[in-house]
Amino acid sequence: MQIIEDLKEISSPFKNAVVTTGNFDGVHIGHQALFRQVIEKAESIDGTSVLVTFVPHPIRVINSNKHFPIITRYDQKVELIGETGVDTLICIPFTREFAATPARTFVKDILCELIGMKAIVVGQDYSFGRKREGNVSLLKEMAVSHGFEVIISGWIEVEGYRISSTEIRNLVTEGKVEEAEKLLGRHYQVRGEVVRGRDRGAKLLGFPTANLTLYDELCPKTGVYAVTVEHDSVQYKGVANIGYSPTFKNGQFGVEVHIFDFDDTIYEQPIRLNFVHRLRDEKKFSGPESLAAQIKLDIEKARELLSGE
Ligand code: RBF
Ligand code: MG
Repeated sequence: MQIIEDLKEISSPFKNAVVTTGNFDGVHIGHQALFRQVIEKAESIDGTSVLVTFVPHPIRVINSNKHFPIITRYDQKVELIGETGVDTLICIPFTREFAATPARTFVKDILCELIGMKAIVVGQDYSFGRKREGNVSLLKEMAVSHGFEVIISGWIEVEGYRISSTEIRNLVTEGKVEEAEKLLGRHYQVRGEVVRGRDRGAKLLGFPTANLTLYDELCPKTGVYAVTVEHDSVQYKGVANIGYSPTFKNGQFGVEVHIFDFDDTIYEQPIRLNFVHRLRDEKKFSGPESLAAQIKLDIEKARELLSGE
């Protein structure tokens, strides 16, 4: 996949470009189906499949909401899109200035003239451009004079869920990681770096944990989860706790994971957690012994649930 991070890198239009554009947060199965349509259309006209997306996520620029929780950070989004088989990914730097681009200008100058769009695949409710003034009817109106085809892709549903990034954010926020998986087509993942903890896990409970600082992304609801852990491209299994460790005084929020059959020291190294099952809520125990006994049960349960991973 060719990745373009600056429109100035495009020196001539792509051959018979078939385009889709959006934020694609989550790269969920709805997005994946859309990308397959783009690829198939491109193949049928001996063309190039082109995805146009924006970095950072526009909501972080328009609403000045720097902490809007996103499902897939840029690096994961690029990796996932790379796996779909799309020819070219164009990441437009999203600034306040760019946000003011009228919808018509975006279509004419960028999609048609710069990229050479011959067809665009979009969802029925797609909107774009300044104040989201662009929509399917504007595209259809411009299609004739600018020589491109508009292909509308239908909604996809899975077990009654309409697949959308918003729905996935809600599910993850509620701790429903098994449901989120159905919409994502993979486990929900967070990435972070291992930081020094208080060493309390190993010393007091007998279960060492890697404490994580999450990068700026959506964190599942507090609780205990069966997870797979990726470190240095190797996959392990484990149990993660998200929360305040209420059993102990002045508990502060943290994400930590006890990795099975693992005793390397990995401070300051990146790891990834894939949320497979939610085991329980976090609870206040009478003391470290009863908490340790519960964690032992959590580990047994998680080993069982993760046997297929
Ligand atoms: N702390 C709590 O106070 N209540 C819990 O229910 C709880 N569950 C945990 C489950 C697992 C699998 C792990 C690894 C940790 C859990 N913790 C819980 C956090 C525990 O207090 C913490 O690991 C130690 O205090 C070390 O930081
Ligand atoms: Mg720890």
